[in-house]
Amino acid sequence: MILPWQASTLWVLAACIGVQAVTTPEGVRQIPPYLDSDMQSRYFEFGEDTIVRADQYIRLTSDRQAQSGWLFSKMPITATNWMIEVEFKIHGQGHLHGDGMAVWITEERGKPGKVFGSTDNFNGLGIFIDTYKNSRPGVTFPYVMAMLGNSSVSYDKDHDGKDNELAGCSARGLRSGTIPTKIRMTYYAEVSLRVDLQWKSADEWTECFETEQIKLPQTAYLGFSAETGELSDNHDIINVAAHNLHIRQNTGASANRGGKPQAKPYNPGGTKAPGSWRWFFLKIILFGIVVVGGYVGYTMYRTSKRGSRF
Ligand SMILES: *[C@@H]1O[C@H](CO)[C@@H](O)[C@H](O)[C@H]1NC(C)=O
Ligand SMILES: [Ca+2]
Repeated sequence: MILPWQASTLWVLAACIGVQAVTTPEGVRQIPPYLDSDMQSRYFEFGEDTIVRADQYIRLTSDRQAQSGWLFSKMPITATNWMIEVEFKIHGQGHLHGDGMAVWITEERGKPGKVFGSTDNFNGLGIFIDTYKNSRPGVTFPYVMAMLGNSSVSYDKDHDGKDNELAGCSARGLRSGTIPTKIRMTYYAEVSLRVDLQWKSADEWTECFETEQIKLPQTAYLGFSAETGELSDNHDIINVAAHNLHIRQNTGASANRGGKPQAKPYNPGGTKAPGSWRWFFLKIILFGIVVVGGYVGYTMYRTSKRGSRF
């Protein structure tokens, strides 16, 4: 589905369903660098084979066999409704590639394991960008799918998660794209999770899926992981941007896009008038929380030419 309005989704949402999106001004993105001068990231931790090339990328795995790496936010995401957009790049030499990477919204953080480099039996949401078909007849790869874990269900790796699939889509050509590849997750706690992908051309978003209402853990961290086996790829995280989405008001019929269930009005505390000081501070606080929980600060290609500062 080609939706030209998606480039300005926030505006559309704001106009149509009374959602107030709190976004950063351009430039704020660049405030937290991948690493501070003491080689620490203020917002994220990483481990295993993950390497950081300051100002360029965070490489979860290199294009070598048997690699595994992760990157997780230090703070949980506490915003109720959010949009997280991630630029990533999966690329490597040769003809066969694998195994893929995952985006996590889980209670666990920084636990290495066999599900694209992170722990199995997780609690929360995993979105897998699976670049190697183990066994899933009739399905085109790369395949992007979501799995909801409840701490006791195992990922069925041999069948590429077929039995675990909440929703998914094929994304042929996602690897080694010529334009920045991106995944965007939009979550409304009372309503749905939607995943869109960008890989065909710049600013062209393709809807991967939209689920019914799902329940995520109270405390959930944003994370990324990847692994290689016999086959390999570089799995790079280039940029992460998180936005807090407020649902303030239910404005009626126009809100019911595509017959989806409507969001409940967002009305914390019950009686605060929008525009009051308390309301204003609440917005700022929520925004701060989502920023801390969901930002990998990054100075993109603009500064990459400078090379490493370390
Ligand atoms: C977890 O999910 C699986 C599969 O949906 C289900 O069989 C199992 O009972 C669930 N376990 C718990 C503790 O809820
Ligand atoms: Ca696979």
